[in-house]
Amino acid sequence: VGRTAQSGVDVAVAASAHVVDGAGRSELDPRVARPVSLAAGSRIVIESFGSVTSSNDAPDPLERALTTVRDAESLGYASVRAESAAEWERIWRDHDIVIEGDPVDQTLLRFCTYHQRICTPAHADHLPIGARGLSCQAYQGAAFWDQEVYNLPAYLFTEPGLARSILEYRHRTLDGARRKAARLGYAGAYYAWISGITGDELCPDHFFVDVLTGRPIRNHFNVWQMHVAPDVVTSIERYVEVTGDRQFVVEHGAEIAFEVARFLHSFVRYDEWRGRYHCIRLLGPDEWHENVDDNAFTNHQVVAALRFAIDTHDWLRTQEPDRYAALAAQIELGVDEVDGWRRVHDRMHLPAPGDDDVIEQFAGFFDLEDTTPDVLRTRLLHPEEYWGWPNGVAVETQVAKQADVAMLLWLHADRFDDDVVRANYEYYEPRCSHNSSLSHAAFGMLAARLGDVERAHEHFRATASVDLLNTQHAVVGGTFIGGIHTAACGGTLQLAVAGFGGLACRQDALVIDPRLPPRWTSMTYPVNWRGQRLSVTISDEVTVTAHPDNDAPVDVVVDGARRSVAP
Ligand code: IFM
Repeated sequence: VGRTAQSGVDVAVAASAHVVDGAGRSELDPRVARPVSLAAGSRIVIESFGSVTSSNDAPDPLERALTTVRDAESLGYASVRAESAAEWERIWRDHDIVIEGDPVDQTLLRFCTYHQRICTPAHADHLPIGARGLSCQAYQGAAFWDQEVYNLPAYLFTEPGLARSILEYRHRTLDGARRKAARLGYAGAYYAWISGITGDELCPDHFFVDVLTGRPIRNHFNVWQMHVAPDVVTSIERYVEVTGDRQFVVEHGAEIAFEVARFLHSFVRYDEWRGRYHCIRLLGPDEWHENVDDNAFTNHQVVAALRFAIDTHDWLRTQEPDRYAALAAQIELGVDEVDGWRRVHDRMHLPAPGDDDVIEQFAGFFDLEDTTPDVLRTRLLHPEEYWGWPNGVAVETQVAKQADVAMLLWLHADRFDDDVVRANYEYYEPRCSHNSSLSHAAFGMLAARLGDVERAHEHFRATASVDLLNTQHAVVGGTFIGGIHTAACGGTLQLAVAGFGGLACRQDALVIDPRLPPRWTSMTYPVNWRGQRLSVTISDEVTVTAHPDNDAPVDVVVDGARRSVAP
């Protein structure tokens, strides 16, 4: 048993080994090397079982590791292997997206499916999805907004139980978010930018270094990048919309939404002269522009989260009065607090499309130098130079690190028409350096929506191949941030199924509005929606097959026509 130095996690390793030969079975001590004699012409089999268990998995990890090994020994190798194979078969049945016509894309999809699934703690609801998966220590195995916006939606139509358990993790870590809010002088719960087991902020004050001077840079991801809080709430809303699981709201979601609404209410600033609320001094998704005001994505997320909190409040009070009373007492919800949320919701400044349909990324963005990532590359003095705050090459320019307004158009697709989406795609894409692995999926979703499948496919390739083709810089601003980019995996799967496969849910029906890349002659993906399993195949036509064990018909809308698909 060992203990990790920083977080004090116990890690137990147990192993056993046996030699099986003609004379029977004899125990080997796996810790000691000893020769085994092997007569000419004879054959031995060495059977070994091992278990690695941590105190994240069990209160007594050594006991659990030993039991696991003993149980495996008594089952025998063939049975353990068969159990594992059966579990993997189930996982692939629920997730495998099959492409005809492009073996490279097929490989990339399976790579992303595999990594997205293994990085999700399916055995527990108190652990985060590490932003760099299981493959390296960068980002401490902790969660970012990636978890809700990129990974979770990929489970909504496959393993909704996992989506729920990701959100339960956010409920379990509410106290850490409350501590962060209190420490910074806010009310309610402000989720950590980097969130581990307790939910306390793990993001250090100094993240990157100035590679020219060697001095640490004060990045403000930990105190200013506040969109993660409304992101969690809007994900709950999406989860409930797709799964219909209102019980989650009763048990956990309402508490999260109320505490985040409290935080937002305490965060915004009122401009009495204009009669508007503003979000000031923050970072939106584009991390190169710190200390900005009224980031369009953030302001829209704040309003959406407040809307959900207010609706949830009204619903819970009338539909679940006992639970409402208990929760209100537990979190000491004041009678007029909700009026405050309503006020902010109704009077929040919401950056809107201008005459040219383009939405300004944040207040004053259009006054910055209008240039491109290629031009900025020529200004670098060092290849690892950090481009962002306080004086990197991008700071005074309109060049963004990653999708920002594009995130707004992706997550709030229903609020903007195609002209707005097109204008913003055309404006922001050439000004984006895609230096984050989160970026291409968002632009890909917009291109797919516009029917520009060629460009959507370029974004798909870029996001899907980040790790397999190793296209992302592992070291930036002197900081190692390599490993598996799990958000890119989740983004790839969403782009495939929602973007190309056209899968969405509108109230009580599934909508399938596909637009496949030219080389994909067909695509088949599994759907698990509200307990009913389907297989969707898109080629020249759309074929929806319901599993024989389904217990209810599913309504599916294809090309505007609604059909019911019986078991
Ligand atoms: O959450 C992301 C962020 O948007 C860009 N930098 C890396 C983080 C973790 O993937």
